[in-house]
Amino acid sequence: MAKLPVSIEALTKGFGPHTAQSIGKRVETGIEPDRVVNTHCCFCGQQCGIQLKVKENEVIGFEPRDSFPFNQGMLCPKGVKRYLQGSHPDRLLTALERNSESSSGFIPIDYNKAIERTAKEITRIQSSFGADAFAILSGASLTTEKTYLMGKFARICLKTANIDYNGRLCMVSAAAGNKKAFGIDRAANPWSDIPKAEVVWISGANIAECAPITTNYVWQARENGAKIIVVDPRITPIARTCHLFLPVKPGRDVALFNGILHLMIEHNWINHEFINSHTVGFEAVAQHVKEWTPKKTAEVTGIAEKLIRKAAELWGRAESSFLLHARGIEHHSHGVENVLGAINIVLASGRIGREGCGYATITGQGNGQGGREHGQKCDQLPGGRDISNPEHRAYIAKVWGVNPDELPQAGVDAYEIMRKIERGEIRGLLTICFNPKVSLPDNNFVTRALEKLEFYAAIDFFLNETAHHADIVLPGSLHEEDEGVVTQIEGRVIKINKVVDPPGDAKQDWKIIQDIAKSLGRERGFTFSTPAEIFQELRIASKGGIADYSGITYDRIEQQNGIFWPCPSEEHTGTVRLFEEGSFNPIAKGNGRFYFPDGKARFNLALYKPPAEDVDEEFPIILTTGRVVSHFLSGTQTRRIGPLVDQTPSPFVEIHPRLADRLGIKNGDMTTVVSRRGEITIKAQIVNTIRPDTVFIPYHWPGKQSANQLTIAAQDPISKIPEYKVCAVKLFRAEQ
Ligand SMILES: Nc1nc2c(c(=O)[nH]1)N[C@H]1C(S)=C(S)[C@@H](COP(=O)(O)OP(=O)(O)OC[C@H]3O[C@@H](n4cnc5c(=O)[nH]c(N)nc54)[C@H](O)[C@@H]3O)O[C@H]1N2
Ligand SMILES: Nc1nc2c(c(=O)[nH]1)N[C@H]1C(S)=C(S)[C@@H](COP(=O)(O)OP(=O)(O)OC[C@H]3O[C@@H](n4cnc5c(=O)[nH]c(N)nc54)[C@H](O)[C@@H]3O)O[C@H]1N2
Ligand code: SF4
Ligand SMILES: [Mo]
Repeated sequence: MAKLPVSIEALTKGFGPHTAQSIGKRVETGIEPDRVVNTHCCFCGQQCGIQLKVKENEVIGFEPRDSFPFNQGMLCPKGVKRYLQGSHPDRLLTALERNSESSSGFIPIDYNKAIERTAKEITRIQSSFGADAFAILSGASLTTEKTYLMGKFARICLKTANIDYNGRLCMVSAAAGNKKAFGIDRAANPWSDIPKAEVVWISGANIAECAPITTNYVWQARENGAKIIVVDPRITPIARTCHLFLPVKPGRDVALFNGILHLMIEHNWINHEFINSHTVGFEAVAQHVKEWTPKKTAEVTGIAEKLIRKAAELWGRAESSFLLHARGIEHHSHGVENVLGAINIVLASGRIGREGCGYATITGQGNGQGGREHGQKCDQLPGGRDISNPEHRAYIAKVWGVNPDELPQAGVDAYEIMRKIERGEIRGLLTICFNPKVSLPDNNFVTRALEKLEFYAAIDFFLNETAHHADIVLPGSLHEEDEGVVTQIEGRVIKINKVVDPPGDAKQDWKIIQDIAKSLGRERGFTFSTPAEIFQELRIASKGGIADYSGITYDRIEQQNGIFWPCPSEEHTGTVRLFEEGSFNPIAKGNGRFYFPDGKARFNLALYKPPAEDVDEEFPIILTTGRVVSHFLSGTQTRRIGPLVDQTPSPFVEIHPRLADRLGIKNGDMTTVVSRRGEITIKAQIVNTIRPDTVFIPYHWPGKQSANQLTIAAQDPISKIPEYKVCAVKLFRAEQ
C-alpha cells in the first residue's frame, strides 16, 4: 500500500472518546509467549490478520500480522484488545441450569446432564407439538463449518423448518438486492480496486468506526486524486474528509439514487454500449426515474438540489468508480429497494467487473459473508441453494443421505420466530451466537416472547442477556479455541486457526451440537471428529452451487493467504473479481458476465416508500441507531473488555444544537427519548454533525440502556430486515 497522507488516528481524533487511537500499536505485556499463532480478528467482517501470543494455554497479547494483504498489520481498537476476553471472570466454564433459589438464577450442572435434559425437552416438545415447534437461532460470527452444521442439524436431526440467523438483522437486504440484480451475493470487487477508482461513493456506512481498515483504501483513492462522496444523516469521521457530503433524511436513499439516475440519463452520462450488451430492464427503470426530477428528489431527501446535481455530475462523468454501502441504506422496511437503487446507478454507468470499477456492500459480522451461504438461513441450503428448488433439494439430500421429501420446506425469519413463540406456535428454542434480547427491534416484545418458552437452551461463552432466560446454558468456544474458515468482506475465504483449548467444561460449538444429536439418538451425519471433516463435506455440498467452495482446501488457503469463491476445482485460482470478461460463471456458461442464464444483469424498479413509521405531531423527531468504534454489536464481548468500556462507557443520544436549544437540552443532560414502544434515559451529546430533524443512539447496551426498546419491528417485505434506521420519537430533558 502507498504511504497514507494521514493516519487513522488523525481521522478519528476529535470525535468523542470513541477514537481509533490504538490502531497498529503493539501491546506489551512484558511476558514472553510460548508461541505466536497466525489467525484473524474475531469481530467485524474485515477479518484483519492478527497473531496471538500464547503462554500456557492462555492468550496473553497480540502482534500485528503484516503478511495478511487486507490489513497489512493494522488493527482497530477492538482487534487490539480482543485477547482480553478469554481470561474474563464471566467466561462460562460449566453448563448451567435455571434454578430460582440461586441468587444468579442458575446453578452449574454436569455437561452431560445438560445435554441429556436438552435432548429430552426437544423430544417432548416435538412429539407433542410437531417438529416445527422447536426453533433454532444461529449466528454469523461462527465459522462456516459451524453454520453449515447448524443448517444440517435443523433440517435432518431436528427436522424443523424453523432455523434462521442474526444475519437477518444485517446483510439480507444487500443479499436480496444483489441476487435480483446480479444473480450472486458477494462483493463484486477486491478492495484493491478502491484506490484505483476516480470516484468513491459511500452510502450509509460509518467506515472509520465500523470498517476502520477500509478507511485506508478510501484514503488511498483520495491520495490518487479520487473524489469521495458520502451520503449519511450524520457527518461521520469519513465524511469529514470527503469532497461532497449529502445529508440525507433517514429512509430516503432510494429517492436519491433515482434522482441521480434521472440526471445521468438527462446528461447522457450513461454507458449505452454496456447497457445494451450486458443488462436487461433499463427502459422501464428509465421511464420510472423520469418523475425523480432534482426538485422532487431534493424535497424528499432533504438534500439541496445543487448538491444532488454535483453528485450526479461527479458520478456520471467518472471513468472509474467504486460504490460502497452498508446498513445505513439496508436497515429499512424498503432496504432492498434502496440497494436496487444503488445498483441501478452502477449498472447505468457500466463501471463494474473491471479493475477500478466496483461495487460492494460492506459485510458486517466476522463471517457475515460465509454465514449467509451454507444453509443457516430459513430458506437456504448449502452452496447458496434454494430450499424450495426441487433440484437443489435433491442434490443436498443426496449429500446428506436422506430422501429429499424428508427435508423441511422454508421456515420463517428470526423475528417471525419470536412472534410464533409469543403466539405459542413455537414452544422450544436453541440459540447459538445470537443475543436477540438486545439486538432485535422492539425488544420489550422479545422479552415477553422469551418468557413464554417452555424450554430454551443457549450456547455461548458468556451469559448474554438472552441466555438469562434460558433453562440450560451450554458453554461454547471462543473464536481462538477452534479452527475453521470464514469469508471476509471481499469474498476471500480465510482460515481461523486454533490458538488455545477451551477451558473447563467449555466445548467447541460443533461438538456441543453433535452431543445433542447423539443424545437424541440421531447421530447419523453428526459424527465429525474435526472441523476439517465438516469442511470436506461442505465442499461437496457447495459444489455446483453459486457459492462453490469445492476447490478450496485448508492448505490452499494457507498457501495463498485466502481464496476468493467461487472456486470450482483445486486447479482454479478462485474468483477475485466477479463479472469480469471470461471469469468463472457456472450459470451463464459463457453467455455473459452476470449470474443468469443469459449472462445479463437486471435493472430493477426501485420504488420509493416512506418509512413504516414517519414523524408526526406527537413523535416529531426521527431516531436512527447504529454503532461506535469501541463496541461490537449487542456488546456481550466488548462490554467485558475494560479499555473499550473506558472509551465509551455508556450510550448517548446525539442531538443537533438547534434541536437541543428548542428542547432546552444541554450537553451532558440526562435526556428521555420516547417512542410508541418504549423509552430510554441517557446522556445528550450535542453535536453539529447530525441533521437537526434526526437523533442517533448507538445500540450496544442492554436493559434500560437499550436503544431497541424504541425501535420498530417493521421489516422489509422481501429481505425481512428490520427497520433499525428510522422510527419516530419525542425527547425531553429528564429530571436531573
Ligand atoms: N465498531 C464496530 N464495528 C462494527 C460493528 C460494531 O458493532 N461496532 N458491527 C459490524 C456489523 S455486524 C455491521 S452490520 C457493520 C455496520 O456498519 P455501518 O452500517 O457502517 O454502521 P451503522 O452505525 O449501523 O450505520 C451506518 C451509518 O448509517 C447512517 N444512516 C442512518 N440512517 C440512514 C439512512 O437512512 N440513509 C443513509 N444513507 N445513512 C443512514 C448512520 O448515521 C451511520 O453513520 O459494522 C461492523 N463493524
Ligand atoms: N438498534 C439497532 N439494532 C441492531 C442494529 C442496529 O444498527 N441498530 N444492527 C443489527 C445488526 S447489523 C446485527 S449484525 C445484529 C447483531 O446482533 P447479535 O447477533 O444478537 O449480536 P452479537 O453481539 O453478535 O451476539 C452474538 C452472541 O454470540 C456470542 N458469540 C460470538 N462468537 C461466538 C462463537 O463463536 N460461538 C458462540 N457459541 N457464541 C459466540 C457472543 O458472546 C454474543 O453473546 O444486531 C442488530 N441490531
Ligand atoms: S474489529 Fe474489524 S477492523 Fe477492527 S481489528 Fe477486528 S477485523 Fe479489523
Ligand atoms: Mo451486522
